[in-house]
Amino acid sequence: PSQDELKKQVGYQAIDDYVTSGMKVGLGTGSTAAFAVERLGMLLKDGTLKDIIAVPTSVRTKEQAEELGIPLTTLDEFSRLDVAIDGADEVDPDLNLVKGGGGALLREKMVEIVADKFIVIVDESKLCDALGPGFPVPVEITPFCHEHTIRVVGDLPALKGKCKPVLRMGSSSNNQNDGDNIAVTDNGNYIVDLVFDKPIEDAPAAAAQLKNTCGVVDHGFFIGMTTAVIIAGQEGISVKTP
Ligand code: DER
Repeated sequence: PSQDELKKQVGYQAIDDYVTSGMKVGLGTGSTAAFAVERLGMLLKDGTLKDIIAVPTSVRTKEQAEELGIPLTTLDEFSRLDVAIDGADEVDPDLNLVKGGGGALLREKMVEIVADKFIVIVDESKLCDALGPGFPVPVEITPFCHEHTIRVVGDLPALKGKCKPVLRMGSSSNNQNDGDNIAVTDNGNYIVDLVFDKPIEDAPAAAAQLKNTCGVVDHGFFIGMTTAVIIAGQEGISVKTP
């Protein structure tokens, strides 16, 4: 099956396996999560699911959900969700993730941290032995003195000499540096992508140092948050739990 077909398989499977009527659901962002949103819309339309309310993790997911007639709310209304479903850029053997390739990491993390279950949906290309080289780690920073913040981030003990921080240009929803203006997130912030050429030895330490840096809003390490990963590969679908 094509990569798109694999993404559709896991997106649909996640809704079928983890969402029941009456649930509050966090809706992820990206091309894989978009299939889960599509499936949720289908099951609400045909009456299979009822009384669902959802919290989107980006403007573009909100727009997709609105088009599909999925009832939406915010964390201001509900501070706890039954389940959140989202993609990932990298999944390591401990099911720690790198996310944020689509520039939505802050709203994704806020939603996924308050969900009783966080279901990650990936095609097998996202699996890695260790986080880092497979995908640049996105970090959301404030625009104020962003060059200064990028220097501070690059000098953090867990990162110094191990990665190259690159300010994301063009559209915030992908880290292809197209365009000559700085990418801006849904929250009005910038993204710096940390390009690693070797595996990160201590992702939890890097995550803690990033979170503790003034000017950093949040980062794309999602450590210890995963309930289950649904993986679609050429041999079929498998599920991993921590
Ligand atoms: O930006 C994000 O966090 C997305 O969820 C990303 O991690 C996965 O996007 P994809 O499903 O389009 O590969």
